[in-house]
Amino acid sequence: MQLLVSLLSPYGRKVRIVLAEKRIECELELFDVTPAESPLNAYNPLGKIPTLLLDDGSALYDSRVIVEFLDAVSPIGRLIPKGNRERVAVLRWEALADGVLDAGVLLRQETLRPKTEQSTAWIERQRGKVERGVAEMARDLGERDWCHNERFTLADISLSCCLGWLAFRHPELDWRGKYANLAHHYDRLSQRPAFAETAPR
Ligand SMILES: N[C@@H](CCC(=O)N[C@@H](CS)C(=O)NCC(=O)O)C(=O)O
Repeated sequence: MQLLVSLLSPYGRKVRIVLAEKRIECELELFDVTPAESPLNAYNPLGKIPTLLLDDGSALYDSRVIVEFLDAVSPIGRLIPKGNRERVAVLRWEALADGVLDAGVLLRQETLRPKTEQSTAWIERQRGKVERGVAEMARDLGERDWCHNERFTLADISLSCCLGWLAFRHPELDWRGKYANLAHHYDRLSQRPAFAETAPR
């Protein structure tokens, strides 16, 4: 297997953490997604990373599909519970964290455009999604040790990738200063080698 990825992609980081936590060997191939015409398009028509190339030549995307596949490839440390209610609760955490990232990426792209071309309404709209999403994650985590059911799951990985990227790309949003429980959880997770080794820097 080969993972097409960039080291700063939070979605790619989610997959890299899953690989490491589950001790799955996988070669990484680094891609710059900036050019519109990229060899990546041959594997993924959306031109996005992460994309996972399987040994039979087929390609899997996006990160949610890839992590679901990887979780089933190895029984080591199941990250997505099997029971329907449990499973969707964890996948909802992932959807929320990824959704915050999606809005954060749009926010960043807009603010990188020349000032005169930026839309304040669009910026506010995306910032609102990020802020509401982070507030919801803080509420849902509460004072518990893990996002879901007192054990480490994909929910904790997704939350951490989201918060790590926000701290890196949008320090002005200061989730750490606003939500002590998120900061505590993030710092605890950061001690796991898979998290420490993939932190954006
Ligand atoms: N929903 C996708 C999002 C992937 C994504 O947006 N990746 C970014 C890099 S962080 C990308 O490839 N952007 C290139 C583009 O949109 O053209 C996933 O979870 O994999």
